[in-house]
Amino acid sequence: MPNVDGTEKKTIAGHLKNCGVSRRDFVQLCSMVMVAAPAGLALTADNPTPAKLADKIGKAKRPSVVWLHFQDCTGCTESLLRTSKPDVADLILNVISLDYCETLMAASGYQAEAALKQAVEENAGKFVLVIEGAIPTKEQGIYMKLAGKPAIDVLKEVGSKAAAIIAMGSCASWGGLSSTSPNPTGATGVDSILPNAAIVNLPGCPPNPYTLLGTVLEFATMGKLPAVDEKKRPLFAYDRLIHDHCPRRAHFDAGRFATKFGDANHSKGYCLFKLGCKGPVTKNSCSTRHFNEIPDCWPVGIGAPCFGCSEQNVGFNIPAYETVQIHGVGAATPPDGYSLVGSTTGKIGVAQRAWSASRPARSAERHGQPRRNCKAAKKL
Ligand code: FSX
Ligand code: SF4
Ligand code: F3S
Repeated sequence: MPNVDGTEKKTIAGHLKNCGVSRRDFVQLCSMVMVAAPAGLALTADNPTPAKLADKIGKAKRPSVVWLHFQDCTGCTESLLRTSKPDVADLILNVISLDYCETLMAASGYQAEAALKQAVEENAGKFVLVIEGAIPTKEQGIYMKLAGKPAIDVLKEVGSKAAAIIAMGSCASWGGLSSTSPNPTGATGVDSILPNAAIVNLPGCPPNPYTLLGTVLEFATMGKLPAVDEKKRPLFAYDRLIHDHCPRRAHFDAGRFATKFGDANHSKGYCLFKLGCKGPVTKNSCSTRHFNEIPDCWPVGIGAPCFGCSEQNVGFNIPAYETVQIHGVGAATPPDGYSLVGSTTGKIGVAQRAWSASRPARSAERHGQPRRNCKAAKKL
C-alpha cells in the first residue's frame, strides 16, 4: 500500500519499508532478540516465531528517543555502532525515532539546543530518554555543563517530561567509572537523582547493544519497560551470573586455574578466577551474548578476567586482580564438589573426592555386577 497519509511511516514496519530495509533483515533481527532474551520480556512471552514477532513489532509506532551524554567515554554508543551482520546499529536506529543525540547528529551549538527543545516539547510525556554517562553532583553540579546549564538540571528538566528513562551503561546506572574513589565530582547514576521516575538500568561498561534493543522493543510494542530486579536491571539480561554460563566453568569446577597471564594454564583456556575474575559475583549476559556478533568477543572469551563492570560495588571498586569471595552475599553458590581454589595445584573438593572414590562401585553397577561397599567413600 502506498503511504498516503503518513500513518504507515509512523509504524516500525512502515518506516523500515520506506528506508529499504528488507523484511528478511527485520525477521533476522527479531530472531536475534529472541536469542538474546529467551525469557523475561512480555513481548516474547507467547514464544512467537521470528516472523510473528516481526509482525507484532512492525505494527508498533517508532518510539521517539532523546539521547543525552553526561560524564562518559561514549563507549556505550560506540559498542552500539560497532555491531554488524546485519548492521544492528542501523536497524536499531531505524526502529526508533532518534530525535536528539549529540554524538550522532550534525547540529551543534544553538541549533542543537533548539533541536533538544523541539524534541522534548513535541513528544512531552511520550518519549524515551536514554542517558549515557554519570551525573556530577558536587558544587551544584558545576563539573559538567550543557549549554551553560549544569548536567543535573538538564537531566531533571528533560527527565520530568519523559515517559521512561533508560540508564545506558554503568555510569548512568550508578556512577560507574566516573564515580571511582575518591569521586571528585560526586558522580552518580540517574536513579539517585530521579528516584520516582520509570527507570531501567542497563549496566555494563559498555552494555550489550541487544540489551538496549530488547528494552526499546518491549517499550515500543508493549508500552512498558521490561520486568526488572531490585537494582532495576531487566531480568531478561541480568537474571544470572556470568559464572553460571561461562565456557570456562568446567575448569573452575575441576580446580584448573590460570595463575599468571601467558602461563601454560592460561594458554589452555583454564578458569581465570585466580587472576581476579569477578564472574562469580557479576550479573550480566556476556557469557551467552557476545559483543559485535563475533564468537568469543567478550572479556573472558579473549582471556581477560571479567572486571565486574556491570555490578554495582564490584567494577571500579574491587581492584582488578583481587579475587572475590565466592561465598559472599549474592555470589555464586558452588556445588558440594566446589573446587579448592586456595590450593596451589588443581585439586578437587570433598564431595568430588567422595564421588571419585565411589567410582569402582558405580562402574561395577553399570556393568551389571552387584555393588560392593566402597571403603574410601564410606570414610568420606
Ligand atoms: Fe560509562 Fe558509556 Fe563505560 Fe563508557 O558512555 S559505562 S565509561 S563504556 O561510555 O557511560
Ligand atoms: Fe568463568 Fe570467571 Fe567463573 Fe572462571 S571464575 S568460570 S573464568 S566466570
Ligand atoms: Fe563487563 Fe564482565 Fe561482561 S567485565 S563486559 S560484565 S564479562
